[in-house]
Amino acid sequence: MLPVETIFETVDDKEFLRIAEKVLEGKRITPEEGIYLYRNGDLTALGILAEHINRQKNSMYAYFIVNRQINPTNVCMYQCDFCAFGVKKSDPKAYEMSLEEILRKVEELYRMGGREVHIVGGIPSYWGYEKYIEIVREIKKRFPEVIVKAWTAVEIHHMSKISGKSYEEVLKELKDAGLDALPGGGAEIFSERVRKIIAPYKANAEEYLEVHRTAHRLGIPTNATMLYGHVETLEERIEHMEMLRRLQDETGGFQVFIPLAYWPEGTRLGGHRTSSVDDLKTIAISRIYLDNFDHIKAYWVTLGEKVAQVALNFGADDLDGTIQEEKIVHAAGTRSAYGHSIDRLVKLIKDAGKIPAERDTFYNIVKVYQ
Ligand code: V47
Ligand code: SF4
Repeated sequence: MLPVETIFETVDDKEFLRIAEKVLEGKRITPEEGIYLYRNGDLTALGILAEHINRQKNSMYAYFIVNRQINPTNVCMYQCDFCAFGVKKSDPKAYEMSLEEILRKVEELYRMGGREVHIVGGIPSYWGYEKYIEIVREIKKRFPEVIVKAWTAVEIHHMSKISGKSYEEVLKELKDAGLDALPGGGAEIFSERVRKIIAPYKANAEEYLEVHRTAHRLGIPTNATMLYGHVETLEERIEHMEMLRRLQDETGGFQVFIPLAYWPEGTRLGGHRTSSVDDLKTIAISRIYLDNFDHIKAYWVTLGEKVAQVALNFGADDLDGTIQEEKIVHAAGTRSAYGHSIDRLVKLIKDAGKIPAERDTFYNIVKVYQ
């Protein structure tokens, strides 16, 4: 990486340099400055600045985890227009796994030394509250060493609605059953304008944030996402980051921010794929904006392996994991693999010039691959 001083020798945009100086002094940038970086920031200079901050936080490590995604069903009553995964029960593609099938998949992960199951899915109208609890309880009973990262804020909100219980009661019951962490899905874009267009029926921004706030209060760490590249404006992306930054100031419970690039194939919303320039700018700006987040994930499933490698030099420090069976973004056309071996992830990271560090769900390093 070029030294950060290079920016001041090569860029002649005075406003950009003023913001860069502020960032290097450890000061927080404003929403207006975030929007300026999106509109006018030179891509290379943004990358150098964001990567400088990342290295202060994470040194030369790039993290990955041996994990598995399990999506118990794709039947979903919410039918968000950007999602090609959630289908109606009558759809020929509809499926639902039995508990035994789910446990077999966890066992496969366990046998290969895996550490985390990531469980999210469609939300069928006919599933009762107990079903969500039972899945967590049975996994933890059979595989106590496996970390269960399960159910998005949207699913927790839904559980609260169908059971009449508060978020706190639902999360406490899930925690007692063995839940260790919440994934970040369901955030999409917080703007009410955008949600009305792409996801009018599920939990709104306030509800998403309140579920995460409650989880943090109960000692359950969570992740945060942002689905970008559909109908949102740059202002709405920054507003989204601003809302997350505020909650993180309040609770400190977010572990990582994950920008998710939108894939349009097979969705009702349609549209286009994001450009690699947009992807890298979004990684870099989120690293700069979210000064109170330790980690930024370059999710190889949405970025593709090659852009994810470059992102590891643009402010990101994590690739997610082996995953084994990704279904949600594959339904929308991503060309990335369904899963990766440990060797492949280690090679991707080494070729990106970083030190591969296998981690657990909570970002404790379990093995460094020199
Ligand atoms: O909330 C749905 C997104 C999310 C599309 O917490 C799409 O560690 C792109 O949140 N194009 C679920 N994305 C996945 C998710 C996630 C993934 C990996 C790690 C973590 C974590 C969380 O997938 C949904 C939605 O934002 N999604 N449709 C689409 N067409
Ligand atoms: Fe259902 Fe989630 Fe897809 Fe929306 S994004 S349709 S809630 S699976």
